[in-house]
Amino acid sequence: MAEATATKEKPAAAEETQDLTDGFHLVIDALKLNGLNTIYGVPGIPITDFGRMAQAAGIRVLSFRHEQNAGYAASIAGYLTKSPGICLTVSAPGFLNGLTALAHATTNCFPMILISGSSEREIVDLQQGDYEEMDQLAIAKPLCKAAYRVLHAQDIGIGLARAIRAAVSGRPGGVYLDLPAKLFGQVMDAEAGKKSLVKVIDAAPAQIPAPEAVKRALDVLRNAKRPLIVLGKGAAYAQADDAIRTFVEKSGVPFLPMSMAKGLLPDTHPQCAGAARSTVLKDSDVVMMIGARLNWLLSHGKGKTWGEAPKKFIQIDIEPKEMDSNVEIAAPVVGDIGSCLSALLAAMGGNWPGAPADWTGSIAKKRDENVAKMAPRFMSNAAPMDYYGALGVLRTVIKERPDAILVNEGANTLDLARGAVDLYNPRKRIDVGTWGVMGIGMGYAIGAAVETGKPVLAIEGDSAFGFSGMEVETICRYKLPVCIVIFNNDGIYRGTDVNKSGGVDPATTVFVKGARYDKMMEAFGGVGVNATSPDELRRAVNEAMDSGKPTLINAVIDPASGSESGRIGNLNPQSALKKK
Ligand code: OXT
Ligand code: ADP
Ligand code: MG
Repeated sequence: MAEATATKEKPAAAEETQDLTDGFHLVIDALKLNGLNTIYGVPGIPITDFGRMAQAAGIRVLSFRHEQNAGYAASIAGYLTKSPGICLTVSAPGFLNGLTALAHATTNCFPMILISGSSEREIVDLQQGDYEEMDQLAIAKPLCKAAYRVLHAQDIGIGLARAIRAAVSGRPGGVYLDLPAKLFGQVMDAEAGKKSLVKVIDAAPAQIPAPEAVKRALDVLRNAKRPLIVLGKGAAYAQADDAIRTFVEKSGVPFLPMSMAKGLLPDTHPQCAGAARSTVLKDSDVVMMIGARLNWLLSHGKGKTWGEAPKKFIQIDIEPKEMDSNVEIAAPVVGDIGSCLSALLAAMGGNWPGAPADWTGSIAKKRDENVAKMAPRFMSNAAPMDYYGALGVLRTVIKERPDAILVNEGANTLDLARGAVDLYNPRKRIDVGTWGVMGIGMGYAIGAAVETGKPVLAIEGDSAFGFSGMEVETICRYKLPVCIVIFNNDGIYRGTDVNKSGGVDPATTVFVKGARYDKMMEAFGGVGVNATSPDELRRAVNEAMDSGKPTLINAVIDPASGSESGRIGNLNPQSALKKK
């Protein structure tokens, strides 16, 4: 046994030669040394052999059908584990396919490293037309947190160390690592190669907030009459779950979770104000932001959403530049959320006054009204289903399996599921994020299943699913416990639009009527079900979640039941002519 372990842990380099190693093996050894044991990618020149060797050396290498989906899987792996997710692509087109996911990771503050093979520098720089020629480093730079190129085998260790630190320290983000084809074949002395590797120590050092910043924040919070805490996905990322819960409960302040922060404390928690969103944003007088930005999702902290009365903001964030980005921050607390909340808890002392009862009472009233208003809609047994009838089934599925991971994208499918499906544990809801991007679905589902081993329920609009649908083959190939439910309303927002020209082309937002997405899953050996009623949906989802078999359920939704752009129709520009 001991011998077997020793053989397994021997650097891959030593398997081929006693004295020499090369770029291929140094990259593999550097990844393993830093505990980066999973790669998401698409093979091809110049990284095909690298993928094979990495797999042979014990790294899990998951091959996708498109690099964007591999990239999204890597980005969500980074979010779920706090360790950079690795995406591996070929040069130019593969690199570009992966780049959207790298930019997405940076925008959402997820740690990720995109490693792409590239063509020969000498030819690229003289633009002499190499195979898949492109100056990838220059293109990646403005779209990610950091970008590096390694030209010499002896710099591989340092190059990867820099990439890891850049991805996870401070505000996490995406890093590009450019590895030219020639690097992989470079040979060097094995012992010197081993010594050149770097095991990154304390990659994301604690960032302790200043005591005066902590005191200032507590002074503002203590004097609030109508305080509110907004929890964002930075708080979920931080994995400071106990400290967050203790702080919220000790303060007695109502909390509003942003969509991916749902479940940090259960949505059913008595202090949860998720179902009284408009009221708390408008009427609060002090708002404490924890790992959430005042961007478009929070109307930039101003305007009608936030009401007329003056408001003070406290903001806890690892990124100092985030402060005052949209409105004045009265009490900035810069540091990592774990350290900040520990410091706040220590400074609060034993007798914190709690939130005023008239405030918490009025929120509870509004919340209960909204919950009561929604409840009967979940009972609808109509066929074809409307969104609420289908979501009534799925909210129970998650209630009964609070450990499952929910992936969610679409417009109506996203916005209605966000309110309908309560979450009970941290980091169990992953969705379109800061950009509201379609296409994260299957990449996230695969990444979440691989990294956590938990069952995944992906609630997908039929349009949203189309952006990554081919990965159902990947899900079947790796036998992942993923159940996809497609809310099939025949199109984007609704399937009822008509072409106003009267021509033969369908309207721009409608798809083939009555499409059977379930057949796609069957093509690859998975389970496909066509569900036309809530009862059929319930049966199929329960079976899938219990069996762990890759399943796709085509949930037939009334094509007329959605609204334009879900709940963000207000962001659609109006035609000037229409206004007149
Ligand atoms: O307080 P009030 O009274 O106001 O009530 C609120 C809550 O208090 C209450 N509530 C509850 N009540 C009862 N019970 C519970 N549990 C409860 N919880 C909450 O409900 C209301 C509403 O609460 P909510 O949702 O929290 O609040 P609100 O006001 O909506 O919040 C504002 C936002 C901005 C925070 C929120 O709306 C939000 O997070 N929105 C995200 C929106 C988003 O990102 N959308 C995706 C982009 S849309 C569009 O761009 C699409 N595209 C274009 C495209 C994209 N995106 N990407 C790429 C790469 N290419 C193109 C496309 C193609 S969507 C799309 C496809 C759409 O078609 P599909 O077929 O996929 O989907 P369908 O629409 O289903 O057909
Ligand atoms: P949401 O969309 O949920 O509102 P955002 O993505 O807008 O969340 O905000 C997340 C914020 O969390 C970012 O400003 C980021 O800098 C911050 N953040 C991420 N990780 C940490 C951490 N460990 N400690 C403190 N702040 C963090
Ligand atoms: Mg749709």
